This record gives sequence, C-alpha cells and structure tokens, in this order.
Amino acid sequence: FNNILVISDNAYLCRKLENILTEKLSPEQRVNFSISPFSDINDFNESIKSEVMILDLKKEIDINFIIEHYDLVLSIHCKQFFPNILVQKIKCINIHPGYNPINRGWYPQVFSIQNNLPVGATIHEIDEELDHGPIIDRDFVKKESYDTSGSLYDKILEKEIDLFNKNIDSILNNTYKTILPENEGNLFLKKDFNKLCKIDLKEETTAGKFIDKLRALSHKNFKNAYYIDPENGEKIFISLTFKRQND
Ligand code: 0FX
Repeated sequence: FNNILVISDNAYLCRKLENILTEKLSPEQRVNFSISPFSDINDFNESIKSEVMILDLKKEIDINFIIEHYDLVLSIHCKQFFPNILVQKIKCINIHPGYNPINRGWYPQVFSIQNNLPVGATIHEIDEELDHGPIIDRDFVKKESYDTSGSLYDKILEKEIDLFNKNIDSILNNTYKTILPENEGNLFLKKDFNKLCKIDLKEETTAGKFIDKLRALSHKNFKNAYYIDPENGEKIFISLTFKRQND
C-alpha cells in the first residue's frame, strides 16, 4: 500500500501510533491523518505532527475522495461507521479496544467487567458489520478483581500499541495473514451502556455483582453510574476507587 489514510477520534492513540507509523514508511509510501466532524481538531493539532483533515463518512463527496486518493485506511478508534461502499472498494483495517469476537462494539472493558468476559485488543479488516471482519492479530489483557473501567482501559490502550507495533510492517507491505472470528460473539452498543448506568435502588443482587457493576462504570472523572435521589429526583453519580493492601 502506498497511500495510507488514518481516520481517528482518539488523539492520544493517534500520537502514539503516528510515531510508529511514520518511522516504518518507505520512500514511496505516504500517510495522511483525518478525524470526524464532531472531534475537536485542536486536540489533534496539539497531539500529532501531521496535518489533520476532517472527513464525514456520511457524505458521498468525502467517501469518493478517500476512494480516489488512498489504497489503505487505518481506523484508530474512529467513531463513524464505515459505509459498505468504502470497505468494498478499499482495504480498511481497524484497531479495536476489545478481543474479537468476545467484545465487539462499545466500551469493551465495561461489558467485560459487568459480564465477566475476557478482554483484550484486536486488529482486523473492516467488513460490513461492526468489529466483525477477518482478524489480523489479537491478544488478551489481564483483568484483576480490582480493575475499574479506567484502569483496564489503560492496559488495553498499551496492548493496542503493542499489537500495532508488531503488525504494522506486514500491514504496510500487505503480507499479513488473517483468521476468521470463531463466531458472532457479543456486540454491545452505546444504548446498552446508557441502560447500565442507571442504578435501581430497589434491585436485589449480590455484593460481588454490585461491586462489578460499579467498577465497570468507574472511569476517571466520567459521571456514569447514578441513582435518582428519592427526595428530590436529582441524579446522584457514583464511582469506586480501590486500594490494595500495600498501596
Ligand atoms: O476512542 P474510545 O476509546 O473507543 C470507542 C469504543 O469503545 C470503541 O469500541 C470504538 N471502536 C471506538 C471508535 O470508540 O472512546 P472514548 O475516548 O469516547 O472513551 C474511552 C473510554 O472512556 C471508554 O471505553 C469508557 C470511558 N467513558 C467515556 C465516555 C464518553 C466513560 O466511562 N463514560 C463516558 O461518558
């Protein structure tokens, strides 16, 4: 592949992967970076050295622009759905913060904690369905009983960078091999996350399950899990922190 387009909505990962990618390019290869219209371009301008374009995958003109100018698209946490025409015409490869097909879809580490599923990272070809195409490489990360969404997410990002490092040569040279996902696995969506966030004060459960739910929803400063204050109907947000014996 000679004309490579990165499309992303995650400035941190883009910065990390830009360094790896630009070092690996041969003189004939060039890479351009783009983000979605809803992403903050200032974040990207501060994070990466390359110039950043805004591309809207809902617009035919932008899709045609990609098809005309590139032969490989790398999706690095791009929040736009890749239209069928794009994935049929050009090789599109995604890096996903979950282990396919176990954790397809939104916020994999959240559903991995909530549903007691293994988690990891995957590099795969994009097909017509979400986080579904042939797998180039994948690996698990270790999940501890005291991991929160935030701590587990950080481990997954590191695993994504490792996998990218390990596979980028074969991707750029188009010499990689793929395996097909074993089955359809699990697919969680944003609406499943929103539903999970509401805590029903009358629900009965075990202490273990309740801790799992709260840690699945504890992620840095995000306001995720909440209950409705019975007195005044206000949303009250909850998150957990863990300390180990020797911390
Ligand atoms: O870029 P990203 O890390 O990843 C998301 C999806 O999880 C992933 O499956 C998809 N391939 C990619 C394109 O988009 O998303 P983020 O930076 O918005 O969120 C990072 C983490 O932060 C998320 O895993 C959970 C946490 N978070 C985020 C938001 C916005 C929360 O806990 N609450 C929130 O409201």
